[in-house]
Amino acid sequence: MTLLFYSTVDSAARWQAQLERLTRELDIRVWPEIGDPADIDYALVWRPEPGLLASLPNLKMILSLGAGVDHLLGDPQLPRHLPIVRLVDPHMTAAMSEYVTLQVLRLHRRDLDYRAQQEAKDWRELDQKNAADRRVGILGFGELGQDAARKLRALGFDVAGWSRSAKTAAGMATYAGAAGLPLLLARSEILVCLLPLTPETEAILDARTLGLLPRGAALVNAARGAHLVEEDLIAALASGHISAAVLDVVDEEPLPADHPFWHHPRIVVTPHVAAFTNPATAAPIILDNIRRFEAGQPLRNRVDLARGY
Ligand code: NDP
Ligand code: OXD
Repeated sequence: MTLLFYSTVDSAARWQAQLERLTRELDIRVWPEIGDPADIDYALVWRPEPGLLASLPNLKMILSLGAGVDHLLGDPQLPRHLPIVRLVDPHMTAAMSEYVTLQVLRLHRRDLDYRAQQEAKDWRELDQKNAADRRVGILGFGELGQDAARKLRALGFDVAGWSRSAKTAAGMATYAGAAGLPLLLARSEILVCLLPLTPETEAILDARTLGLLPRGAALVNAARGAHLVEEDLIAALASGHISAAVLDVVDEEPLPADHPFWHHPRIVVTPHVAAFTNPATAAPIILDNIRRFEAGQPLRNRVDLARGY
């Protein structure tokens, strides 16, 4: 079996080492040294060049190096008849929950205000709510959203989730679909975005939806930059309707040097690191899906192209 590895951000050497530790069955070809394109059976990829996957005549399955698959679905030549699987790794889920918890606590405990006070040598106590009185809303109540919600709930926060299909979750309010969105927004003092990027969710965080949050609400976007209309956030921060934002993802990555987000006193930026892919834990998951395919067994985490995630 021959596997093509393509990523400009993940370490090919680390992936190769982890996959080779697990099996001798795979001939791993690291792009651009792919040899004969007709040899390739499986493609393990992150943001492959458009047209690359279509140029592999015997490709059997596409495996995403990340949880999101928007980096694949934007390719107009994507071989849509092939199975596409995304990466769901419990360690990645835990990493995302660490990030979300860190940022929700930062906002809840007024860390940005205290940083500014430290700058000004201002020793002063600010009002503080209890976690039980802090309403956190999670857009995207899937693998990542539900785990983060449970961990925030364990810290005592009043958590609610929003998804496409109706869900129930112990101790949490849940909302679904277009009708549920304004209800979730109206109660979210801290809004966390963990949605996949699809035509329905693109630009979902715009002036209208930010305007439906309670005055002074804060945003954490750890999903995709294109979920947020950046100018609308800047305007909402200027008006005071939004008090702060933590952004792990932005429209243009890396964030350009002259972008206003770098210096905004109420924005925290991290370089798309909320949940990193770890070859040591993810390689067995990748290999399991390849073995399932070879054995004709159902695949795990297959992407539904009609839904777009
Ligand atoms: P899942 O597919 O498990 O969950 C997606 C959730 O979003 C589901 O609850 C789904 O609803 C909901 N959803 C999708 N479309 C809509 C819609 N139109 N309206 C309402 N709800 C919707 O994905 P994951 O939790 O694994 O990952 C989510 C995203 O996180 C990824 O796609 C990726 O973009 C991002 N990500 C970011 C990382 C980072 O480092 N910053 C790392 C990993 C992922 P339903 O349950 O009904 O299907
Ligand atoms: C992912 C990501 O989708 O890291 O996995 O963004």
